[in-house]
Amino acid sequence: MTSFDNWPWHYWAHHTPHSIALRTPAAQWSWRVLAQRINELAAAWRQAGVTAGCGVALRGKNRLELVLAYLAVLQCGARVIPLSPQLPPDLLVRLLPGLNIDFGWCGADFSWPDGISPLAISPSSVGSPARIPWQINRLATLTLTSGSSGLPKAAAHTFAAHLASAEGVLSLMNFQHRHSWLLSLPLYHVSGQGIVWRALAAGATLVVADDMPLEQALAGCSHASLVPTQLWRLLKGDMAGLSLQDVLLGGAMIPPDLTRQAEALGIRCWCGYGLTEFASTVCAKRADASPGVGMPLTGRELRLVDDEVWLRGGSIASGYWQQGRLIPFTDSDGWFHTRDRGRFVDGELHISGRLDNLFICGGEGIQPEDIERVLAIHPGVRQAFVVPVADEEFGQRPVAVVEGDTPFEQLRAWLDPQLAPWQRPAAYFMLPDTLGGGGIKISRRSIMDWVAAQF
Ligand code: 4YB
Repeated sequence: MTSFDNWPWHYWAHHTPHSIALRTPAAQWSWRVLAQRINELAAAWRQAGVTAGCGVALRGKNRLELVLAYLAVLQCGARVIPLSPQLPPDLLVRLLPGLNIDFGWCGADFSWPDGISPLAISPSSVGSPARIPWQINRLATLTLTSGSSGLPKAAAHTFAAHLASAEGVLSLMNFQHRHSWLLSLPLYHVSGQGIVWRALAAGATLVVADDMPLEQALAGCSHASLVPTQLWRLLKGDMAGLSLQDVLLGGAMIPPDLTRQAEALGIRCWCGYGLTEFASTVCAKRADASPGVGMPLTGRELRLVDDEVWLRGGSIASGYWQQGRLIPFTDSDGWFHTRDRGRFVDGELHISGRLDNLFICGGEGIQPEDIERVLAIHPGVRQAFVVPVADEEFGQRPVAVVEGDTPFEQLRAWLDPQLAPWQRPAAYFMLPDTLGGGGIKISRRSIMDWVAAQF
């Protein structure tokens, strides 16, 4: 792995100045041009008051300006906080005070509440380029977790953590100068930032093409990170002419049938298990017939304690940021208790589900992911969730919410014999479009609320 003695973009601008750093459908920038553009924007923002220790929130779609803003904030020495453009205004108002945000940049159509000074992308050619010295252990980013209850927490990562995350993935997958990775997941999520840091670590090309269907955005790309539903949709469309070589999957259970279909088309699939707290991928393997996620990548350690996955390693966040303080989230030995249920099968980790999702039906424990895994095998099911509903007789009963095209009676007849009686869904619903929320995952809480409202 490269050991950087300077900001990665300046390092590559020096060593491979003419290689392509960034590509959009309209333009491509070499490392030299990218470094220059970052200098100009960082100079303008420093004049506007963005200095080391400031917090700068970014809110926008995955466009070139967003990536440029992300890197320029870092070069000013400020903390960058990428936020989902879809965050509801009332949540934003409750979240922002704890994040200590001084400035905000947002793409067209978005705005900031009072108290945040808006920044514009207007590069400055005057003044010296704003560039504090590169220090790998400096706090760089705050990334919101997608917790099921309460306010999201902000995991604080150093540059060292992001680069350790990249190093682990790049020790498994072949990704070099000549390759290009599509920014196929949002920058406000670790999965999107993981892509940026892999491109920076390898000196490879980052491709930004957000305003078009995925198969078009992938034109000329060798690599992409996808959640399973994105790959399902891609496989249903026209794959002709795709140059995609490698796909890193993650974020949710990865059905082996999905990776088998993609591999048959010549796409190498990598099954990952990652978390916000670990700056994305922790375990990964080349896809095979088993639904496991392999073993920890270089620099990560894993333990199973009472079925719970415990993790530690170099990509871990320094804590959760709260009102200017870092709140530790590990035990005294540095382990993060993930609340994921795992087990080892044939020398690899299998994720069974979230401990917090377990519910009781007539005295029997139900792990909803066990039922979802069976549903996902059915060829007519794209995505399935199982959530509890209150029930007078049993306390709680499972209900299935499905995206797919198989009539429910047919699905029920196929599913029921494969499950214990208490696991059999009491009702089925079609997944409504409104629950997507624009993020990479559909929140289980929003599905539970929606289902409760149907009774
Ligand atoms: C899983 C899971 C799995 C996570 N099976 N449950 O770069 C990557 O690694 C990447 C590539 C493609 C798509 C996503 C990614 C990610 O980073 C995902 C990271 C993520 O999902 N972080 S999260 O904080 O939003 O959620 C973490 C939780 O997600 C875990 O604690 C698990 O419960 C679940 N999860 N990968 C089953 N393969």
